[in-house]
Amino acid sequence: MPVLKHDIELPASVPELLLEKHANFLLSYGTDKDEYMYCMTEHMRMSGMYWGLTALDLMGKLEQTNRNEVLEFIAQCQTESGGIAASLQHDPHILYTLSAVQILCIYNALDTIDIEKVVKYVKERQQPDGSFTGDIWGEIDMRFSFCAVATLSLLNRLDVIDVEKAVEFVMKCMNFDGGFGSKPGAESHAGMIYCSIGLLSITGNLHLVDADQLSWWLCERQLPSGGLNGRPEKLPDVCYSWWVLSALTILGRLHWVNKEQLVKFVLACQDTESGGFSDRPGDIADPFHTLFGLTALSLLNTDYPLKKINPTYCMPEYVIQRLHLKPARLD
Ligand code: GRG
Ligand code: ZN
Repeated sequence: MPVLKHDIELPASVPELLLEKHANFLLSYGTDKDEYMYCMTEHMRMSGMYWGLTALDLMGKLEQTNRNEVLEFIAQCQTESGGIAASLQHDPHILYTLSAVQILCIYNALDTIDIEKVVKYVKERQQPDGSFTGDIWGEIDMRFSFCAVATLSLLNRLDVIDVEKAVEFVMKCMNFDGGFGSKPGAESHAGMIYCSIGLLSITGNLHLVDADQLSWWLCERQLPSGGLNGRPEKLPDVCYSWWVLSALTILGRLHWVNKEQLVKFVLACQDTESGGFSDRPGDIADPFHTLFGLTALSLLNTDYPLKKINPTYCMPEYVIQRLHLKPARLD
């Protein structure tokens, strides 16, 4: 019986880290507002800006970005409800509210928006079972729990929600394999594990997980190519270098992956012509995978000239220290 191999083969030679090209790729992203991919991603613009600006900051290029233009855009995206939308004339959502607050923290410019209204918007999303809806339409997903807790903690206003209930809901999303899904009973997924471990790290509840069992599940995501997938039998993808490694870092078990092989996989995902990283070698580069290629290299403590990334907030460590935040980590 043939055994299907869900992996890719790395090219024979892997390029060095092309920092200048990645910076130019991100700095020029959106300069042509009629470009096809730029138009097609309008519905997630705020997160796209957060990915690009965080990556540029890690590379020491934040000063080359247009701070005033970004701040004005964010101010215009805050709606009457207090929530922030992905783009002008769009509806607010907790995902884009977090991205906007993250950008404002990086620029040290929280006074750009009405903070009290953001706090009210996030608080209103919490449900009696502790979960959070993404917007007024009622979809519940554990990602939104992370967004709510991360946003409020960045604003130093965690006191307005029932944190104990929020943690209780997250723990209901834990499965027999030690992983977490998007809601109770949903399959374990590395992206959801980042959200749950991130939330438990912010709220000081990491003792609730079996760190060995969960880290075992996480390090089993590494494939022979060196790349990581998001759940069993799936292909490797650079973004899981973030979702998996950040959780392993918080759990104090980053050394459970093979660093050398993973670095090789990440470097192989660079677009050597246009700059940027793609999900896997040979695909089209985008800002999302560019951020997570760089954050992986930052977490892995390579010798590349990248700032340190905070594994809980996915923001530069110096910003988290400036805010005096101390998300928990296991040894
Ligand atoms: C601050 C970094 C940061 C995030 C905010 C939105 C959010 C909080 C976290 C998202 C976590 C998540 C669910 C990530 C997974 C994204 C992804 C690659 C989804 C694709 O999933 P599948 O199952 O793809 O369709 P696979 O890789 O399994 O084929
Ligand atoms: Zn991906």
